[in-house]
Parts: sequence; structure tokens; C-alpha cells
Amino acid sequence: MKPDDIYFEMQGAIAVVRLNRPAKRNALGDAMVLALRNLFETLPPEAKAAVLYGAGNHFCAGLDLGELTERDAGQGLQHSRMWHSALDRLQFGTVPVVAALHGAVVGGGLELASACHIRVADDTTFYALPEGSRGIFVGGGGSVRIPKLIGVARMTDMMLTGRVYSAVEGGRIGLAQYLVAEGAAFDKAFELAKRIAQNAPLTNYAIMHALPRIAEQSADHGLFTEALMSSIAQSAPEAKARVKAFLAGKAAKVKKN
Ligand code: 1HE
Repeated sequence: MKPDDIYFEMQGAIAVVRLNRPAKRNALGDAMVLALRNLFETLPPEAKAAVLYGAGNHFCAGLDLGELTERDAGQGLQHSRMWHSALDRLQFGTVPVVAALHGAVVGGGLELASACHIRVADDTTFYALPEGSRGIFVGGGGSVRIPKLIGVARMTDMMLTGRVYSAVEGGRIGLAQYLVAEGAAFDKAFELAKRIAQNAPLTNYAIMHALPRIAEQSADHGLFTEALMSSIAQSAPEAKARVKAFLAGKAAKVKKN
């Protein structure tokens, strides 16, 4: 990996992370996956949200197939677990991550995007899981995260038939929450990240860490976890100050679009 294959900078409170290997369509080699893991583990405390995007014409072509050499089963297992730990650090890290998507979002690139909290896609985006045709299987958490976005049936179809979803179709089935014009994904993602950065940190933490876990629990356990989390969030001084500001007419109302 070249030192700047994963490029990172702070822009105010926003951590901006760029997959920066456009000549190889941002294909992720092991060193890049480890660099992402390290980055999301060690974001500076001033970071309140992050934007992840890709340099060049594509977000990410997935696993660097050039590194897929003669791994035995044990090594393959460790390789997949490395991806899991890296994408877990992103999903369950310190700040919400907004992915700005364009061009190819395929294979491990879709696995990476699905670990982000919000996906903004531009018109050029397309989604695929070519693992089926390469004789392999998803290994970066895709089988856990992608069905939560689009359902097992659609993912099965993508893998069995090589189906490619367009940007518009991807928005409709839940691969991205926002669809914007070509070239506008980064700006929209950055705008959303700035909005997210204004939330109370404990609320963002609850949304990132409690919500997906509650969704996995039985209704009874989920309701109990929700009660614990909401009681902790509302007891924070920041929550009290924000509610008081609203009651005093000093905070923004919810506005119809
Ligand atoms: C790569 C990779 C890659 C491009 N690994 N080198 N992912 C895939 O099966 C997708 C494979 N890639 C593609 O289908 C296409 O490259 C794209 C649709 C993404 C882009 O097409 P295009 O025409 O813009 O670029 P290109 O000419 O195909 O590729 C440009 C260069 O990038 C070329 O190298 P060059 O040295 O000949 O210039 C390609 O070989 C190289 N390249 N994609 C390595 N993926 C945790 S498990 C996850 C499992 C997976 O992700 S499997 C799916 C892998």
C-alpha cells in the first residue's frame, strides 16, 4: 500500500476519509483494510462525524483480486475476520460515517458502504456482488449487513445472477438513503455530516450502538434496552439544556420540507 492510499484529513469537526487508489478503482488490499481499521479506531476526539468517499470514477471495486492468491482455509478465515474487525470499528466506532457513493460500489466496496451509517449515491452509482462469478463468497460482513438493507432475496439474486442495480434502483430498494445528481454526493454527504455533528454526542452514540443491537433483540429485550438507553441519554446535561432551549422558543422547530 502507498502511504496515501487511504487519505485522511479533518475539515472542522468532520473526518474526511478518501479511498485513494483510483488507478486500481480503489480496490482494497489488506494493508488498506488495516489502515481503515486503525483510522476509525483512532479518530481524533474533535471528530464528530465522518465522510467516506472514493477518488476517481468509482467508489470501490471491492477486494484487491491481485492479493487473492493461494490462501488455505485457515488463512481465508483470518482474512475475512480482518475485514470484519475493520468494518466493525467503522460501524461501531466513535462517530457516524456518511458514505458518498459514485461509480462502482461492488463486492467488498458494497460491504464497506453497508457498514456506513448513511449512504448518499450520485446518478453514476451502480451496485453489484460479483463474488458469485469469481467463484468466491462475500467475506467482509456483506451477508450480515446487506440483507438488512435490501433483504435476503435481493442479495441472493445479486450473487446468483450477477444482477447490477442502478443508482435509482439502489435508492428504491434501500441501498442508499439519498440519491443526488452526478458529482454531488460528496457535498451532500458533507452537509449531512455537519448536521449530524450538531447532535448531542450521546444521542449519536445511542443511534450507532443501541439501535442496531435493539433491532437484533426480541421485542421484550429490545424495549428494556431502549428504556435503559433513553434514560441515560435524557439524563445528560446537554439533553436538558436542549429541551429547555426548545421550551423557551430558542431552538429550531421541525419544519416541513
Ligand atoms: C482491480 C480490481 C480489483 C479493478 N482488484 N484490481 N471485485 C470485482 O470483481 C470487480 C472487478 N472490477 C471491475 O469489474 C471493474 O474494474 C470496475 C467496474 C470496478 C471498473 O471498470 P473500469 O473499466 O473503470 O476499470 P478496469 O479497466 O476494469 O480496471 C482498471 C484497473 O484496476 C485494472 O488494472 P490495470 O493494471 O490493468 O490498469 C484492473 O485490473 C484494476 N482493478 N478492480 C484488483 N477488484 C472481503 S471479500 C470481498 C470480495 C470481493 O470484493 S470480490 C469482488 C471483487
